[in-house]
Amino acid sequence: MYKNCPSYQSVGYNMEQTMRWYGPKDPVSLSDIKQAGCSGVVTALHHIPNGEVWTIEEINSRKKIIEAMGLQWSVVESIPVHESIKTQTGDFNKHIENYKQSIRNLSQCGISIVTYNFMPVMDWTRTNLAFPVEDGSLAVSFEMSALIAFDLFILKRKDAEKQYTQEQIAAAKNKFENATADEKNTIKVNIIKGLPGSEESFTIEEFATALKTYDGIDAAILRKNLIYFLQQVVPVAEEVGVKMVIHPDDPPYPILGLPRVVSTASDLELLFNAVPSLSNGLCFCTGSLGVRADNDLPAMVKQFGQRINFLHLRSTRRNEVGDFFEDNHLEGDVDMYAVIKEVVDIMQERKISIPMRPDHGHQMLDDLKKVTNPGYSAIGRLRGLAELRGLELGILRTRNN
Ligand code: DNO
Repeated sequence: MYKNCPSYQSVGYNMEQTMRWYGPKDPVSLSDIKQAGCSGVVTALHHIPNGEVWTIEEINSRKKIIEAMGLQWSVVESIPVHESIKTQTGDFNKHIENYKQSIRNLSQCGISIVTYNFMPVMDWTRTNLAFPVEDGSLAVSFEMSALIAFDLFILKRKDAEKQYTQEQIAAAKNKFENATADEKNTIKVNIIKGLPGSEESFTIEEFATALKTYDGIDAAILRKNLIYFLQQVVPVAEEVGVKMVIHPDDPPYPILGLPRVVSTASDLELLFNAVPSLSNGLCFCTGSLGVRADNDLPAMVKQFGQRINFLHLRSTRRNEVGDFFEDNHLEGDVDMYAVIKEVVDIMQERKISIPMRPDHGHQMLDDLKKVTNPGYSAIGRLRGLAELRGLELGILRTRNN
């Protein structure tokens, strides 16, 4: 028999530790997630077509699998927002009604945090899914000249060159001319096939058609459409006790001529002022927001603390031309100590644990030999989680002593 140890960890509200799980086909199992020390998972019903209602039966059947492992379904990531809602075309009102019903059904099943994004056409975008880090691990990265090369020389988008400087065009040309056929194909596939969690995947023709649906939709119109969506959905969420949490744009600036409206503190302010309910919340993604040097992350946690109901914690290292790679969680441009310190304060003030997940991780050690979802291998995320939980415990105990 072992005696109970004093609980050194019970020093206040700490973040609820979770990992994303892509469902039964995820190469990282629930048991792996449990062994990493998580109490919850973040998942979605990826098999339900975008725009359809998530039924109580479907939700409960996924929930049962998670709970059988002694974990809880902490956050939905994501119920995707149908493109018709973003462009306000076709059946968009029907899709909004379906969205409301999915929220009601989730609430009935006891799930109360729902992540979504409002990025046109594609979810997160990277140009390289195997960026070699100097320690031998692999990261995901975004290279501006690769994206521009794709735009100008593969997609050949009309008038695209008008959006770039002469230097950018020259760098993209150089990139394209020096790339092998395989490298060109990889860039294309990485951009149009959809990264893990994206619910869309395109051929190049489909992609060009999808981009065209945004002709005439600038940031002002996209923002108006987002606010309309929130005005419709947030009252239902509030009524049934669900927090909607918007995920910022990734990367947090316009790409391929598409507008972006969730990239900065002032973008967020506009959304929260338009729909003030606290059910209109934020998934604070340090990796996405941290790509912009003008986003002061600790200040943003303070500013939006009452609305942050989910955290994606990771760090990127950026350069002056808009490239970045995903660094180790405690390195790179994000001051993770300062961010978590603010988060810890907010949690004590609100008397809640906010769910977090180590967002992405390097492909490293044994995972280098496996097929993994880019960014979502087990060991890299385990490293990130271990570092983040240690950092948080240090902050909590110092605060309390
Ligand atoms: C990438 C993720 C995103 C996120 C969605 C939220 O790793 O952070 O795919 O889940 O944008 O809707």
